[in-house]
Amino acid sequence: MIRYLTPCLLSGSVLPFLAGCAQSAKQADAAGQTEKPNVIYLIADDLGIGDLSCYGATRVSTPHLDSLAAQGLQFSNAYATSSTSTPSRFGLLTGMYPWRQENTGIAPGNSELIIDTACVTMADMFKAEGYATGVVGKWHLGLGPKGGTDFNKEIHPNAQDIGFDYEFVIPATVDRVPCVFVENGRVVGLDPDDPITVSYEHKVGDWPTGEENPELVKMKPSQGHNNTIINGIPRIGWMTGGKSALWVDEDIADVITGKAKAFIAAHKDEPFFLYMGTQDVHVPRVPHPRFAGKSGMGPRGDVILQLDWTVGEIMHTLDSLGIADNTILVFCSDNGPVIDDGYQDRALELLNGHKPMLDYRGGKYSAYEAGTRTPFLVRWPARIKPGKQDALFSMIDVYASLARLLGHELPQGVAPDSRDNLGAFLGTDSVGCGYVVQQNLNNTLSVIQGDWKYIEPSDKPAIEFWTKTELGNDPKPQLYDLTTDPAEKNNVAAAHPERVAALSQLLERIKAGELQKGRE
Ligand code: NG6
Ligand code: CA
Repeated sequence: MIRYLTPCLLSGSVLPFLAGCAQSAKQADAAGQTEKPNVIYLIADDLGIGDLSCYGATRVSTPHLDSLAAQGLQFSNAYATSSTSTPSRFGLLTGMYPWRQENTGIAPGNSELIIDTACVTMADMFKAEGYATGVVGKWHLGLGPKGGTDFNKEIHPNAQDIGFDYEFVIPATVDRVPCVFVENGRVVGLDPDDPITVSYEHKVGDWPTGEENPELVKMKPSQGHNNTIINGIPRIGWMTGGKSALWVDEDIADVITGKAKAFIAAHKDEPFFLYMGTQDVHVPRVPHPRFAGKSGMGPRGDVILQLDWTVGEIMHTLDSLGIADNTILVFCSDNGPVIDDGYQDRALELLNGHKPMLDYRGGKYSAYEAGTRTPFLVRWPARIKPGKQDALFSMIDVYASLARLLGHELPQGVAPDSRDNLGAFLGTDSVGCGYVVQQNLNNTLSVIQGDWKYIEPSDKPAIEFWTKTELGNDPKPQLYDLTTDPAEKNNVAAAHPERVAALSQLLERIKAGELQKGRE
């Protein structure tokens, strides 16, 4: 699926150049106004814009996220690039649309690192600016060389090879094997006498699987998820070995929150960039006992409470270290929400009127709005005036916007699709970036410009049996007026052929890279 490949790769000679730009810690930024701010980018998994009380949820309460929203900017029109995790995170960290590169679909747990080590990532940019950089939590961008990860050796390349000084990650998703943490290239707690074997093709070892031993599972699959059983939960993929390294699902939030807090504390006296991915609220939804049963909406609601707790812990840490004022804290989701994502956890039955998608159409995987529209909060007490932000904003633009904030010149080819949208990010521009491109599960692209959203024609199925979500694929072009029809109920393409032609042309130009920096 290579489309107009415009690599974010650079020859080795650019890296020393960037390193040469490194400035001493604590130096004033381009505007000469403040010390370099710390940046924490917190990305939740499969969280809906309707899952937070600050966005209107009433059945579940998210007090910490609400206070983050009240102290910062709350975006109403912010988007992930893609409606699934791997491409969405790829776009954020590389500043390149994931659909320009072939291997950016949902990554298995033994995938190679899909970001080329020659790519100058957002983490590289921060490092070149003298920041301490770290990644904690869900990764889902692969680890190791092509041909599959060997979890028994020091794994290279890893996140440390693309700009992160520190790495503590869940390799893929919590429903995929191996169910272990990787810290700086090594599986945490691995006994060398009990090596790990992983396969996504066939069963390995003799651990029970959901398919063969359904009587052993404590959470039944509704779709797929019937390979190796770990902690009573059948996963995607087979594994054996590494018993001493297996995570405890109930403890994951505590573990990653602890690691994030430790990273922040260790770097409180220098600028730092922390990229943190929570496993919440992705399936399998397994809250710690202190959250279990607390939401009244079953596990999906309980892990929203757990996620809110995590955010509260990060905020408390910043307060107690006295560094909240000059820390930019961003919160968003990687893609839209999903109710049944493959386990029978009664998420649908217990919704009780709760609307993770609000009234937007589709959900995770979809080209419709609920696929990529994300809660997006930015707090920076030193510089950002709290309020609501209706500007159009895409996560692809975070990279270039932060580069601009730091006065960091991005050479041509670096973060090629990321546009400087700093005004919207800081709340001084209420209009935003002009257009936003969205990608669904099948790589069908949409573009929003002004009031209008165009979804390109696609021969892919309207619904995949395993997602049960409307994917937004249609052999005919689709056009929606998002101002009058935010729920995308009326395809008005036939009534506005000139608008369809203009937006389809815009999309083709974006695909061809014609609107990239220096080429527009
Ligand atoms: C799908 C899984 C789903 C989830 C998704 C990736 C099945 C039936 N569904 O294939 O459970 O893991 O992949 O989600 O296996 S993401 O948020 O990481 O992109
Ligand atoms: Ca996700």
